[in-house]
Parts: sequence; structure tokens; C-alpha cells
Amino acid sequence: MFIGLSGGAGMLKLYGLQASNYYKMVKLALLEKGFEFDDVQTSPNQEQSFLSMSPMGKVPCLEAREGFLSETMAIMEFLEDINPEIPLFPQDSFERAKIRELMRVCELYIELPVSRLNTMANSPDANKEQVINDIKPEITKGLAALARLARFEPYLAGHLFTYADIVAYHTFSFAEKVMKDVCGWNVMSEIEGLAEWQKTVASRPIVHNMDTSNT
Ligand SMILES: N[C@@H](CCC(=O)N[C@@H](CS)C(=O)NCC(=O)O)C(=O)O
Repeated sequence: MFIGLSGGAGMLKLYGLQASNYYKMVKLALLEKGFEFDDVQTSPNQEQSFLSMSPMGKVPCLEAREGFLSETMAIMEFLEDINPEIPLFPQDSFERAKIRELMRVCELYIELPVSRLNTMANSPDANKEQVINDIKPEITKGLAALARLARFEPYLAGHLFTYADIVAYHTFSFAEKVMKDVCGWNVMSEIEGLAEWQKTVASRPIVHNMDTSNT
């Protein structure tokens, strides 16, 4: 349990698994915003009881006084609404939309193809080279899109640390490892300023604590 705000949503409970990059995104958002929450280590599963909490059986899932919530982006929007005091979105509507744009680009065009490549390349009967040839161009396109949007001043969208940094940080922790393991590709060197930004985020005390603890 962590001490801090309960945000008027009752005692929050985060269900998820240490190994999940999406769980880590929500956990980091909760910690950065100073929420009090219980961390309930839970694997994704298709049990009826869990499906009633998280309809796809995925993690993370958040329990609030009002009920259960799945999907990382929806959870983040909720956290912002119940505690705007420590903002992880800018005030301006257009700037907020730009943060959502960055979050979507990271998820749809980088995280998802990397995840698909990881699953397919590691399947027992995989033609690994074919899988890489098929999916790597998609990831390259996603990285180029991110490069067009990212400002690195020092954070992705400017001086404010936002949900875009949280999503991108855990997307790249995952993508960097997968692409290095599968085909020796250093994705961090694909975008100028990305490796430096990663170090800046990693040096935030809460991020550092999360990265160096196993709980
Ligand atoms: N779109 C979901 C993705 C969450 C997700 O894919 N979680 C993975 C763990 S990192 C999972 O639960 N996988 C199990 C499954 O797909 O059944 C979100 O935004 O939360």
C-alpha cells in the first residue's frame, strides 16, 4: 500500500503484473499523481470472475469505488479527472489532444507491432527472418511518426512530464529489449534525442524507484 491521495474514488486497487508494460504505465501514473492504492499482483486470465472486472481478461485493471475500469488510456483519463491537482495533461485543449495523439502513436504504431513481432518471431515454427521483414517496416514507420511529433524539451511534448512520457517510456523499455533480442536492432538510436529523453525520464525519483524495485 502507498500513502497519498485516494482522489475521492474510494480506495483504488490496481490489478496487474510486474512484467506488464501497460500495468507499469498505470502504476507510474498513480505514483506520480500521489494516489493511495493497493497493488494486487494478478496475471491476465479468462476466468469469469476476472472477466467481470476486465472484459478482455487483460491487465491492468483498476478498481475504484464506482467499479472496475480496464484499458490503460481510459484509466489515465479517469485518474486525471479525479485528481487534476498534479497534472499529467496540459491545461490547453489542443495541447491535451497532442498528448493523446502521442499516446496513440506509441500504442498503435510502435507497441502493438513490436508485441506482434515478439509473439510471431518466438513461436516454435516461425520463419523469423520473414516475420522481421514483414513487421519491421511498420515499426520504422511508427518511429518516424513519433520523431515528427516529439519535442524532447526535455519531455516528449515540452517542459511538462505527461501521460505521453509515461506511455512512451514503458513502450520503449519493451521495444528496446524485444528488438535487440529478436534482431539486434537498437530502436533507441532511430530517433535523435530519444536516448537522452529516456535517461531524463529514468532519472525521475519515482521512475527510478519503480525501475529498481521488484514490487
Ligand atoms: N489495450 C490494453 C492492453 C493491455 C495488454 O495488452 N495487457 C497485456 C499485458 S502487458 C495482457 O493482459 N495480455 C494478456 C492478453 O492479451 O490476454 C490496455 O491499454 O490496457
